Amino acid sequence: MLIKKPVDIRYSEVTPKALYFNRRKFFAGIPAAFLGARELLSPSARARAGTKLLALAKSPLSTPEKENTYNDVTHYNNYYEFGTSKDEPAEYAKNFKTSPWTVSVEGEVAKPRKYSIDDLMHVAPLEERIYRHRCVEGWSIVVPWAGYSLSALLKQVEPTAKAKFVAFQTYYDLGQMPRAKYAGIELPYVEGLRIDEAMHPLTMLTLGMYGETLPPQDGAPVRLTVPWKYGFKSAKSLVKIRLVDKQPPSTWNITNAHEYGFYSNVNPAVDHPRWSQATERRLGELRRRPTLPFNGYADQVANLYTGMDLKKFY
Ligand SMILES: Nc1nc2c(c(=O)[nH]1)N[C@H]1C(S)=C(S)[C@@H](COP(=O)(O)O)O[C@H]1N2
Ligand SMILES: [Mo]
Repeated sequence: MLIKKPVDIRYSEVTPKALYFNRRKFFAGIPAAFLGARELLSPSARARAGTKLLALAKSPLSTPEKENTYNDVTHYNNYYEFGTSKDEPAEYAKNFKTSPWTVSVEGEVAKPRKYSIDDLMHVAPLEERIYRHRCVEGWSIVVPWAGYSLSALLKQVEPTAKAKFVAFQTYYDLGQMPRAKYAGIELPYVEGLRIDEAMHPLTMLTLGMYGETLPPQDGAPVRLTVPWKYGFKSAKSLVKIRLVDKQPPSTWNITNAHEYGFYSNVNPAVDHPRWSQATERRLGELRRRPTLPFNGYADQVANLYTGMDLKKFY
């Protein structure tokens, strides 16, 4: 018998959710002693939309802080294409069709390439990374993401010497996103990073969370996660990654440059013009916590900004 190494297992072979539901019915008459841990979970813990990801390596980049619940992370979202209130993306993204999907990686690179999600699943071993996430609005969550450093993908396409920034573009289709008409922001959603920020190991190409593929409201099938920056930098449902020589436009900066800068590093010392950024509310907690410089990742990333006035480059 041929035993496959985890990396040889294709994404399409991973047990689809539908199968779990069938398995539930099937297992109904089997004594608990014969069932695996998965089957022993409560029905609510199993009632998820994702596909299980196998062989996730633990990451040393994870925070030891307590994770938020799956329910919190999937029912309190910002995804304006699917509605502007926190509970709307869970409802209006439910039927978002994310297959087939391609992400074009292009621009100042020697080897531009279009990736399917299956291709992206195999660029580097998937890791589980538990990151803090701080929204510019003052709430925060802790999420076990699944993915790998964006640098692995960027290295594959071989950036040229002219690649100084990376521009991200996300999916946009009014047919699938009718509520985007009321988003009040220019779409498609675009974001950008400086090349050294994009190549930093913490910057993650994210394909899953809680051990499964991403649910639509959290940016299926692939999103960016940049944990030391305000949440809006972490663009969801990516379709294009373009390496460029000049600082690219970013949606919230286009919308209101006075309130949202290009850098948007989490910074308790620089207030938003309409509210303080000194504290935050972790979902599930009552008392506010202090917000940390670079969202607690200062040791890893502060050196990217030596000599820069972070009040000016907010
Ligand atoms: N395409 C797209 N990406 C997006 C947004 C959006 O509205 N559209 N909202 C951003 C904001 S403001 C935040 S805080 C995070 C929220 O991610 P989460 O819902 O998975 O917690 O997604 C970011 N990515
Ligand atoms: Mo946000």
